[in-house]
Amino acid sequence: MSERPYLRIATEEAFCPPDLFDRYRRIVADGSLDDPGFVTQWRYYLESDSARAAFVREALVDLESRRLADMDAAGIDQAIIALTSPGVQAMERADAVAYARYANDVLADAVRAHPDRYHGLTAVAPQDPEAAAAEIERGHELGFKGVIVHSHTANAYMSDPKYWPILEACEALGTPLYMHPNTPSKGMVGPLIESGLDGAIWGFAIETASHLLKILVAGALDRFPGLKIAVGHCGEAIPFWLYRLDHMHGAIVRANRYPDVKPLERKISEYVRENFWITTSGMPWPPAIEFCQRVLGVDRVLYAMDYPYQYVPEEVPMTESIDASPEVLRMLFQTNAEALFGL
Ligand code: 1DF
Ligand code: MN
Repeated sequence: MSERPYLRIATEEAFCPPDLFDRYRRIVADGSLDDPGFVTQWRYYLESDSARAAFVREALVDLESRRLADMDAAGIDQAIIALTSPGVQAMERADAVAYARYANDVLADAVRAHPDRYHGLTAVAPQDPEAAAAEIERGHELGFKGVIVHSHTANAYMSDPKYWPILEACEALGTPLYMHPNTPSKGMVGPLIESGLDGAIWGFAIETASHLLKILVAGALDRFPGLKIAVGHCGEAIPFWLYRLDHMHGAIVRANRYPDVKPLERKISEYVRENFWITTSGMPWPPAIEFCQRVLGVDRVLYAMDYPYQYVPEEVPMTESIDASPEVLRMLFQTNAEALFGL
């Protein structure tokens, strides 16, 4: 932390209280959740004896020496930490509301113990949008810097206005909503699971990008124009698609092809450029990062590691090898995160 003229702030880092594993084990065993992606993913992380699954299990629950040592070894100064995917979104409504509060209290204690290293995001239960909005306010009072949602909740999407109290609360507080991946909902996951494509390799991105596009197309950002949305994994590929999204959305609307697809106040690319901030989690690949900086602006791209799921210290210098000035590297690793999350 001496020679470098900037801090490295990692913005999409996961944790869970140890008993989340028991909750998930029960959900997998009792079949209460109609979500094959969840079952496949958590069977692996709960049961596999692979080195990777064992590391993830140990590292997720550690908010003390192991995590701090891993951050030090990779040269990460600060982490913005959130409850792991899919958080409470796999639980029944009442359990989800209570567990979100509990997980937020656990995280708030860790942030209080290490205020120079950790920041937190508020976990919410979209199953109860009014309770979620109240928890967003409580999280704000606890000092959390944003809100995390892990894409679909039991196969339901926030394009449905019944979830909009969550968007409204984020906009009102000026606090970013981090739309983090989940495995694809049951209607799209089947053909992916049989090829091993349901998880972080690909399914996460199409699930999460589709969710964000559903929210935009529903007009949610016309209703909440000040909403700040953070998106990982280089924007889940949305930046690459902006031209075609604008072209085809315009064509669909002009043709009045779908009764529920109405004209919007802005082009899809305008919502993405004006309301989205993207992070480099899982994507330490210079061509992709440089493309995103070019399309969205160098003030819109933030560094993330995705600890513990992608703890690869060599990816830090890989990210730093982008074609960028020292000032732009400082924006990527430090000041964009400080500005967006109000650190
Ligand atoms: C994985 C990746 C799993 C991420 C995650 O949650 C997760 C993975 C269970 O690699 O299986 O959040 N991720 O953010 O990329
Ligand atoms: Mn992640």
